[in-house]
Amino acid sequence: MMHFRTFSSATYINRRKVLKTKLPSGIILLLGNHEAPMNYKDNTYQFRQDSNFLYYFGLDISGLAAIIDLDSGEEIIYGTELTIDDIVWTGPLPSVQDMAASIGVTVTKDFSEITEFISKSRQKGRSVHFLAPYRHDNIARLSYWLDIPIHEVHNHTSVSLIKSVISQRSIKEACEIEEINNAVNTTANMHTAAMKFARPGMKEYEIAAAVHQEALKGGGNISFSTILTVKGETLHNHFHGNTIKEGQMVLCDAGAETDMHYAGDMTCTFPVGKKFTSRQREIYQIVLDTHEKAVFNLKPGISYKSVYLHACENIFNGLKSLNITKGDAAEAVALGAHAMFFQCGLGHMMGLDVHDMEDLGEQYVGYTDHIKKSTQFGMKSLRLGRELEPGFVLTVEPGIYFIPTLIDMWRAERKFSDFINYERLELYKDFSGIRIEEDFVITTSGSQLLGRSVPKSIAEVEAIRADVLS
Ligand SMILES: [Mn+2]
Repeated sequence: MMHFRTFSSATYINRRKVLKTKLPSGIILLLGNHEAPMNYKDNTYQFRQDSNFLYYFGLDISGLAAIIDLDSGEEIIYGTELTIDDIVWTGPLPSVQDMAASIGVTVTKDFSEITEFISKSRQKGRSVHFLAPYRHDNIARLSYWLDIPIHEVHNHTSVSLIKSVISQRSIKEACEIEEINNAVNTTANMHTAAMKFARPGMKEYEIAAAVHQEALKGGGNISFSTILTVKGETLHNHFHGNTIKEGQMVLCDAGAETDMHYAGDMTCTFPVGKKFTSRQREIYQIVLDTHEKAVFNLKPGISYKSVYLHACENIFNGLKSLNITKGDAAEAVALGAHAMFFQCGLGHMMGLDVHDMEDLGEQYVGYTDHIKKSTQFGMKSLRLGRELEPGFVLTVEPGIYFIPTLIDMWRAERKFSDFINYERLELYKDFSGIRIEEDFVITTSGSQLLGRSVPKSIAEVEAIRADVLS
C-alpha cells in the first residue's frame, strides 16, 4: 500500500523526458527532503517533500534523492530500505524499487552510493546540475558530495536547470489544475468557516483553529501559517492572541494544500459585528473594485506588472475620493507614493508551493531577462511581473493597509506630501487593513477563477455575518 497519492507514471515519465530535452549534457541531481528535527531528533516538523522532487518523481517520503543522466538517459532513485526498527515505529512501506517503479523509474540504489556516483562524474569533468537548496541539511550534503565549502554551494547552482524547471512548472497541466482547484475549494471552506464561526469576544486563535480544521478535513493541511487577525495592517501577522471586538474587522489569509501538496491561498476581510462601519465600507469597496478590475485585466500577453500598476492607480484614485490622497495617480504610482497604502505586490504564482517555485529565485520565476524586479519600496515586493501565459496559476490580492509606524515616518520626512494628505490620514491610524484574495488560471482568452467563490461583496459579507450573529 502506498502512503501517498501520485499522478499516473506517464505524467512523471513525460515531465522528465521534457526536462532532458532542455539541457545538453551532464547529470541532474534532484534532492528530496529529509525529516527536520523541531527540538530534538525524534520530534520532527511535519514532513514536507521538496516540490521539485515531487514534480519529477512524485514520491512523498523522506530521505530520497534522484539523478537524471543527460548523456545516457538513465534515471536513478537513491533511498534507504526500512529496517525492522523503522517499521516498528513508523510502519511498513513498499520497497524503494516498487515505489520508483510506480513513477516509471527502474533503477534504484542505496542512498549512500550517491556520493561515489557524483565524485566519479566530477572526475570525468561532467557538469552536475542542481537547484538552489533551501534546507541546511541538503546544503551540507551538497557541500560534502561536491567538495564545495558550505557558504559557496549557492554559487554553483545551475541557472540553466533552474530556468528549465521553471519553464515546465509555470504551465500547469490539466491534472494539476484539478488538484489546485480541489485545494482552493478546501481553502474556500476555510474562509467560509471563519466568517461563520467568528463572534465578538472570541480570541483570534479560536477562529484560526476552526480555519485549520477545514484544511485537515480536506485531507491535506494548511499551505502556509494562517494569518487571522484584527491587525490586518501587518502583512504577515501570525499572532493570534487578540480578542476580537465589535467595530473591528477580521483579516483571514489562509490556504490549504491537498494531500498531493498543491496549494490554495485566499484572503477575506469581514466585520466582527454584523456590518462594516461606514469608514470600513468605503475602504473595502476601493479594494473590491481594484480586485475586480485586476481580474478583468488578466489575459495572456499582459504583463502582471502592468496589472499591478493599474491596481495601484485604482487604490490611489479611490483614496483620492476620500481626500486621503491628492494629485495625479499615474505620477504618484511611478514615484512610489501609493506604497504608503499598498506595500506589497498584487500576487504570485501558485502551484506545488503557495508562492510557487520561490526556492528557485523570484527573479527567474516572476521576471525575465528583460523585465527585472524593481528596487522601489512597494514595487520591490511584486513577486510576479512578467507577461502572463495560458496555464499560469496566480493569486490576485490587492489591499489597503494603514501602518502607523510608516505613516509617522513618512509624515516626519514630509515624504510625498504632494500626494498624501497627512492630516486626513492621521484619522486612519487605527483602521488596520483590508485584503481580498482569490486564485486564477490564465486561459487562452482571459482567466478563470479557481475553486468555489467565497462571499466578497459588502452585501454578501454582511448577509453572512448578520445570519451568524442573529
Ligand atoms: Mn497570497
